[in-house]
Amino acid sequence: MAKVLHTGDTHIGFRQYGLEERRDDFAKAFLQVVQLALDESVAAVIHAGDLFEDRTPGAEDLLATLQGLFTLKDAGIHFLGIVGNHEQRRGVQWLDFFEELGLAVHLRPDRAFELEGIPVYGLDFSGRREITPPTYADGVLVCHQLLDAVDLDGELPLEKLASCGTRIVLLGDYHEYREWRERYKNREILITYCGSTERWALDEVSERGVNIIDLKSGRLDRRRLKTRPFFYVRADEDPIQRLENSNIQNAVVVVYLASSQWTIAEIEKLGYERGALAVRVRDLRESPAQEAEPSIEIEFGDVEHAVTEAISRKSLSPLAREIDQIIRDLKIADSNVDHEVTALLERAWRAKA
Ligand SMILES: [Mn+2]
Repeated sequence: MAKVLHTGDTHIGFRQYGLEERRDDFAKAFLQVVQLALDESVAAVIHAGDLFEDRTPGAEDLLATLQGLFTLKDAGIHFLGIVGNHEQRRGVQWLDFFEELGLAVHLRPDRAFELEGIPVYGLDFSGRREITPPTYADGVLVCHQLLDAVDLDGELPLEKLASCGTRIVLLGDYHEYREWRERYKNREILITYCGSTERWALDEVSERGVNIIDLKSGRLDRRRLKTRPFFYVRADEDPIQRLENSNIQNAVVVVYLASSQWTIAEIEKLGYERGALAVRVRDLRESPAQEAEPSIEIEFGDVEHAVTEAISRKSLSPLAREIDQIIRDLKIADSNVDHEVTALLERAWRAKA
């Protein structure tokens, strides 16, 4: 038996909704996956890309990652990975860095890693133009691409993948679990996406998990992950009543709003009063402005949250983020902002000098 844990799209370092709690959640999901690998006694964790949210993970993100990788190493479990679009850098990749430390193997398209006699190949994310995978005689291929079977604009045709020669294809990039059993030259080919390990976008509604796969038989079992609760309120439900009568403590509340009976601000206020970690309202109501500008889907009652989220998506330096936090921190009096920012810059300057 060559049992592996197939995961991917971990997105460690994603400060979703501008919240440190969410950043923790993404790291914790990775550590949970590591624990699962130990519990399941797998031979390897195969990571299909997007270990990190971006190419510049912070110290806390690297610390959690290293903790996980050392735990795997101590347990004698290989960590085999490829590079996803989110973390891809020019030159040296984080995965190469971990490989250099003896904590990971960067899988290659032209050089197999032998896992209990089974060749395993990997293809880093290679762009959004249509791609053709290399051909193989047998084994496993790991890649981070969008299949045409999950997205009409997907760059990788399922057919090409099914006929590249490997018996198993482990994918990342698409955040939902999918599994296909294709037939090619009288052989059954398993092609699967493992899905993300924390909800990276609001539409990732289904529960998160990983694949446990026996590479010899092709048997696949799902294992569920315990993630941050997301509380969804459908457009045909009464959001106020639902929030009042449910336990939403520490949850991310997602409200699809179709009725004009309530304002977004009212819903957000109630959500936070009831202990929600974050409240996101997706406004489905038609307004003349929206008809003219259909690209605007989300309205924010709370400007502060909208700004926080927008900033978290920008690739600002940690220093710039800290300055932004000082400026917008309501606990810091306006008259003290100048002093706080100056002190921060002086500390940074001294650290560099
Ligand atoms: Mn991803």
